[in-house]
Amino acid sequence: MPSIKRHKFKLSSEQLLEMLYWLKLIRSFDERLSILVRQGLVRSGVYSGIGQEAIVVGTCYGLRTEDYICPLHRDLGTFLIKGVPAGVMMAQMYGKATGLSKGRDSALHSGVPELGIFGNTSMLGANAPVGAGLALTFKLEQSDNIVLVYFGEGASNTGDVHEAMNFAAVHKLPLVFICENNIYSYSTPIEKSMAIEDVADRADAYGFDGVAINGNDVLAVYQATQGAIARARAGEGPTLVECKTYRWHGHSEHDKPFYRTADEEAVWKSRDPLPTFTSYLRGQGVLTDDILQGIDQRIRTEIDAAVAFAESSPEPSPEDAATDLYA
Ligand SMILES: Cc1ncc(C[n+]2csc(CCOP(=O)(O)OP(=O)(O)O)c2C)c(N)n1
Repeated sequence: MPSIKRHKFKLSSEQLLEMLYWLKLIRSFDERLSILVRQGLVRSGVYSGIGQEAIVVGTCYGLRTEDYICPLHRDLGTFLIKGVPAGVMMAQMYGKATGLSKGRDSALHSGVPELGIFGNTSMLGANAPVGAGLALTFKLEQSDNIVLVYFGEGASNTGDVHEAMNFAAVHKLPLVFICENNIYSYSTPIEKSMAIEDVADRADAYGFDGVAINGNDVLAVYQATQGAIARARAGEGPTLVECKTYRWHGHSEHDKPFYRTADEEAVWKSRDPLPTFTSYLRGQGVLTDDILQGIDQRIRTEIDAAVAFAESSPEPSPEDAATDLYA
């Protein structure tokens, strides 16, 4: 098995600052959502992605609109970076008529085909064969669009994920498997669900490359994903990128993570992807205090506006309950 090819993808100062903006916007969105849940204003299941933003930004940054993503329950940020306005996303979480599913759902189940988003299904791992199907379509159409499929280390144990990997390898599909390994599958730690250390090793069994990287380093995630995407576009088949990370909150906002120690949480919080990237940009002379303040101010305004939009949006009306439904 040849080792994975490393490419360096150059980013301009503007692009690096844009990445910082997305990291911070997604963090702020999730933080506000968490408060809204505790205030009883958002009643949907909220699966905070706080701590995992570098994976969202590093994988989605620079995707074409036509490239498809199949995100997870924790990947609200992928919707934002793919182009869903923050207000619409907030209205979705409020279950309002202006949300993606027009109030029929208040989670991430809705897809947005025109933005290349296939909505999450709640069956763990079930998005992997769907992603393989989308990638097969791109291959049959002879387009060079690609698909990113996300799954957790817990879902990597399901049959669906293995079937999708095998199928993608056999047909050399333009597919990148993104494993978000945050160590816990709900309350089950990884050592109780897998006898190997790296999920990335599983790719080898199917005949393609897997790489395990620091999922809290946005540039490491970007470089690895862009390498995998370049190979996928060139017809060289799938890659598995395993991003090692940690979720700061419980499995969902109603879960008190009593199964973890405060020491473990403190270690991972010290690896927060945001300050790491911020200091890097300062060191590169790309970021100044003024620029940072400007980004923070812009984000405060956007999040406030998103909440105001959701709050003032109408509830779905019962008369519409059966529209847009197909049987
Ligand atoms: C097939 C299936 N089994 C169990 C569940 C219940 N469940 C929902 S999320 C979850 C944990 C998922 O862990 P992981 O795949 O590692 O993703 P994470 O939540 O850590 O991001 C479980 C067990 C489910 N939704 N589907």
